[in-house]
Amino acid sequence: MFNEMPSGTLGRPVKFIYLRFMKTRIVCLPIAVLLFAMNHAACYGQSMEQMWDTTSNKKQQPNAQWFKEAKFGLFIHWGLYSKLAGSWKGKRYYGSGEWIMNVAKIPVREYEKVAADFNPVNFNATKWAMLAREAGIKYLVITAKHHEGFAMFDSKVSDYNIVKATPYKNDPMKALAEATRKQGIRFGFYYSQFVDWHEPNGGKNTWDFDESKKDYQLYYQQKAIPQLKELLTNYGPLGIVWFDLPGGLTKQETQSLVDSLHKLQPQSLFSSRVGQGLGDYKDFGDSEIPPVPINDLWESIYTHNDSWGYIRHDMNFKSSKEIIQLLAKVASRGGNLMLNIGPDGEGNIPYYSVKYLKETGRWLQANGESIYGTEYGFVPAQPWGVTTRKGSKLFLHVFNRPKDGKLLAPGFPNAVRSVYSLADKKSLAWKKTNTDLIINLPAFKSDAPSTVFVIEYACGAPSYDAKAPVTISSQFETNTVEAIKATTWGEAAIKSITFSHYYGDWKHETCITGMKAPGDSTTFSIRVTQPGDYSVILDYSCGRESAGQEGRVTLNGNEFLFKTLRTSEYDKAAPLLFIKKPVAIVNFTKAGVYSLNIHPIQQGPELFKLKSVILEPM
Ligand code: JFZ
Repeated sequence: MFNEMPSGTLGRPVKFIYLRFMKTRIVCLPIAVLLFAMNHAACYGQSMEQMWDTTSNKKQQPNAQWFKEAKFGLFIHWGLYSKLAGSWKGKRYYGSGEWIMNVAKIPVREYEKVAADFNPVNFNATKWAMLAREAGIKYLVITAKHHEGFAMFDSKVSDYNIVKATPYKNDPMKALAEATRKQGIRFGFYYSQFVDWHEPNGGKNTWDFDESKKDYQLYYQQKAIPQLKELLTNYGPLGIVWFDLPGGLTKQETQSLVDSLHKLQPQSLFSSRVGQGLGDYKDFGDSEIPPVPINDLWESIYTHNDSWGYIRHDMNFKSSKEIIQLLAKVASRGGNLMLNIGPDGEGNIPYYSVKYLKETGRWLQANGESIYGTEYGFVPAQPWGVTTRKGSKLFLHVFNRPKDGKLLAPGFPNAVRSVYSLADKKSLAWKKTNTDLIINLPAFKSDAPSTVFVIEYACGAPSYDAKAPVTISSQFETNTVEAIKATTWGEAAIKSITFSHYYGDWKHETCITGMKAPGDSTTFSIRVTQPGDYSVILDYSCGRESAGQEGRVTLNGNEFLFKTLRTSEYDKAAPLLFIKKPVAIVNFTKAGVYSLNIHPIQQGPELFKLKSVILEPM
């Protein structure tokens, strides 16, 4: 079932490159990006599916400032699949609803008939644009043509379009482009430039057409390029052209495609999935946020439930609290969040998408200053939340209130001018000891999505210290030490592991892998802020082969042994299961910085894939 899903880069787990330096491996992101780009170029020719490009051309984009500041985008998947709503001939499908033609192997001639019933009479461009505005969205990208090949716009290139082939007869893209701009929101198109299941020469329909007889060049010349030109000519200025799933073109051909399109709209930004490292900004996938801040232009895409296109039986919507925290987390690493919704075939936006988007908008009304136009904050993630920065203001996004109300912002060398809550501007008492800033928080609702506090400071922002010790505090029920914070030794390495839940519902987890021998060890630097007893919990995934091996945690002069438990085999087309297994209690008699080390006792298969170490006060 999964073999039709492009899987090249998803199968390749390494997303960060580690340079061997003495015995340590040091994460080096800028070089990683470069090698990544080269790697992609080298990949070409082996498989087109490996081209899910997440690299960008790294050129300074003079028109990218708006994108850098926007932070919150709305993605809309809408097409004939929205009408099918996840069902075909009485059978229900789960996962990416826009893939139903492929998953159910629907012949072109049958699928085409859906158009005859496609009549989105409830579509209202103004309503959609006003919802986006109310949600605090700054840019909107909608599918002009997805893999199904159906143009949701008025196209002279192919009659397989909404004006010619449906009873609706109108061009909703025209109306939406106008309504969106009227609301002060940048408008953009998604366009599947290679995968087109409707065309004999388009990519990836193997159930109707013989792949070996395809002429991709012809497809580009006859459909993709002319339609892209229509989109870049007839709909006013586009903030973004969101290409997806590149294929069939060499780097040179991709370059000339990009050049000819940029000529039509030089200011428009092209997504990294145009391929060959020629996009203007980087895209990460679902639940894929770079684990440390990145300076370049980038975007994380998430869908509101489990599918991009509308599925009637998919009710797994993220709450507004989840959206708000996600937005803050993405902003705290320097990126944009583009959240996807899937309107139905009648043009209605799902009830919970409307509800939670509006709630998110209400939060942004009061707290937008801490999101829009910000950069990543220099205080790394803490047990209480994350930070963003603008000018001489550091914003603290507090998801969890410390029990005693005393919030620690470590790594704060600057002189403090004032500290206050963002919502009511009430100033707060604070105290500074060396580079520790401690703020007396007011009482606030502990289940609030995020409560924001502002520190105004003097002098320039200090740089982000990716290796700062991770704060462990008894003021929180739980403290998580993420894999990315590790220093690894020997064969141990930090990798991004990709797998999926439902069809096309990709997940990415950063884990420590490759601990096969006692020398392949992992060290974390932690800073315990209150003495006491803490439970040490390992959060890992472990296959049959790896299970039953012994490992050792050393911490504060103590050694704790454990045996690995089987969770699930790694399979990129299935959920990777993790267990949070307590392995010891450790007592700290005084606050301070400690080193936590984990390694196998004996040589053997990889001990486990370690996602995090969790410390919980007893
Ligand atoms: C692609 C499409 O195939 C899909 O239908 C949807 O349009 C989505 C936005 O883009 O699918 C992907 C590709 C990569 C990831 C997730 C979905 N990813 O890396 O997590």
